[in-house]
Amino acid sequence: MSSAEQRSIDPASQAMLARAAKEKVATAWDRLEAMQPQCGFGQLGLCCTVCEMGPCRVDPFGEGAQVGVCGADADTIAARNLLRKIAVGGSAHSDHGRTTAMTLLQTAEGHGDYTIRDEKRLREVARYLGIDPEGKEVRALAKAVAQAALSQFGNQEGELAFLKRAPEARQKLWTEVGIAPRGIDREIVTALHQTHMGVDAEYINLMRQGMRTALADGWGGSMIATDLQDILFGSPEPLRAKTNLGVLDADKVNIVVHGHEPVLSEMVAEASRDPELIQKAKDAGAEGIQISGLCCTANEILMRHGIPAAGSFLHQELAVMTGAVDVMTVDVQCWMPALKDLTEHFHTKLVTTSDRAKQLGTHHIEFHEEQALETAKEIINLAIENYKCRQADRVEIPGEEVDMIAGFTAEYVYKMLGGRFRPSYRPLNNGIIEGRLRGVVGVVGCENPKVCQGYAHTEVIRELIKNDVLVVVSGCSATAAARERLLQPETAVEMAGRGLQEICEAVGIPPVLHVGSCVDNSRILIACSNIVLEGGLGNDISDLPVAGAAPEWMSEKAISIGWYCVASGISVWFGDPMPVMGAPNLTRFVTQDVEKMVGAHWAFEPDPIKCAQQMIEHLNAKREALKLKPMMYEAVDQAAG
Ligand code: BF8
Repeated sequence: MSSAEQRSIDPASQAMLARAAKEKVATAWDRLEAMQPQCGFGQLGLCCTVCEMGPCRVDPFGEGAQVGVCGADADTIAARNLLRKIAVGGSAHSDHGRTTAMTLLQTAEGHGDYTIRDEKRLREVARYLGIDPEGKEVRALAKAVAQAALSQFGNQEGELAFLKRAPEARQKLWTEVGIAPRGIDREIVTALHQTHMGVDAEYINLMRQGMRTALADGWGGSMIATDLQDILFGSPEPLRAKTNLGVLDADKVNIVVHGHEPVLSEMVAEASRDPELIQKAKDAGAEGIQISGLCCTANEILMRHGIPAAGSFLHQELAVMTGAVDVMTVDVQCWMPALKDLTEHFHTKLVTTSDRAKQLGTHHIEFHEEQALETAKEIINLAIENYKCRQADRVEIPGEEVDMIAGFTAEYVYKMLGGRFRPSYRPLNNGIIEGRLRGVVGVVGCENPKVCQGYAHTEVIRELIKNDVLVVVSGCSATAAARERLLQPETAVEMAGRGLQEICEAVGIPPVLHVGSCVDNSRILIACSNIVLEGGLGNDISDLPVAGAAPEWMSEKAISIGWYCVASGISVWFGDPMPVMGAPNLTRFVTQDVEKMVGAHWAFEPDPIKCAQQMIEHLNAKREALKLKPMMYEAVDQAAG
């Protein structure tokens, strides 16, 4: 069995992994080891389960079968599999966006417990959806925005409204290549149709639909989720908060909200401030109620309210292992079915809350927006009751909790860099043009027990900031970076190159900016568009010295995100390769040929330092193509000696 140190760089994780080993409780890492060897055909993309003439598999060594029963070859099989993954990943983000739009509609119609928290953002988003906000009363405008957002899902023809937020050159390219998404649901359905037995057998065409579907996620479903959440729950602004398992409080009732859609967690946070419930917790012997988050829900409530993040994806089992969690709620995406048996080993009550995500034998409290506050209170009451079952001698909370700054948005950059009186992206563009900043890289995505937790994320980030690359993080990567103090200006600035240091010190930011949850990767698309619009760095996103990386990815959502970045002109590095490597033409397409189509490509590099260096070379090549000045301090250092 691998050691706790080989499994995670986080001391809190290591402590809980040691406890798991002592108590002989299996975690994802153990299940991964028990699963060895994993299916090589699956890893290479060569296993086809599309129809019942199969399952078929293609021999990657060229000796056995080279086509399936229907005649599909390796490229067709792997491309179909990949397109299905993009469709699933995009559907997850987009269904989240739909939930948010439905909530906004109900709020606008005066139902439920939510309010419009950011009217300015409402007016901005209205314009992007083609609605003139002038003179409109807030509720009427919110209704029009919600309806227009919902129409984006069912659109059959034309193009998604938010595509207009991209640089003109990019919009033109999407139309020319034939990948401008028409409607969010339409692209997902078309993708699934194309992968049915006996439909599309051309890997390039399958990937063209892959890009179209992914763009419907990035510039559609995810962007709707982000924008409408800002309207409903408030746009984040930088704030100080804490992360890691140490945020759990042995003296309080602990409720951990895990999943993705913040509609419930927002209400749980609000209900936890109810004096009656606080008194009830005290009557039960606790000092109060502690809410914390896991995965992307954590990022949502952290960015907006400073509620601490107990951890990222691989912390979900480890949080339960503390013996201090009274209730863990899960909604959709990234929760492990293994939690059921694990929570039964401790006193924790696991509660599913979505009609789309249940488990036999797990307590279910169905969440509906119309009774949001009532449901949130029911959950807190359950936790208070269950607190009484907590065994004090079973509680073991690792001490680690780390300060961080989170809450940067594409809109905040205007204020942050341009100041209150002259909001602008100009200082950021100038930083790149003058060679203080080499460029910007988004390090995003999951954790995966195949990779030492947090190691690849933080090594990539350190190497980048050392080389004057401003890094933006989201999802589980953001929490991993926070644990290593990379989101603290005081400590992280020291690790940055001189040019980046100067910018961080002048503005008072860390060199690594937390931009939110995974749907908030749409903020990165908008930031890139804003940089192009500001001028001086080319006409399209693909001209910019920018890149994306997901060094520890594992989910289908990560594949969709990666593809919408590539299709938007941002090259993307994954640690583990996507399951394409058994299909030579498809591999060449995703790593090379696609560049001719959309101006960006994929790369796979598991070594974090090599991955960072490849991205730095990529940024340098973009800088050269733009004929930018050499990096300011490299030139100074060379001249000096
Ligand atoms: O959407 S980074 S493990 S939590 S999939 Fe999941 Fe990956 Fe975390 Fe958020 Ni994103």
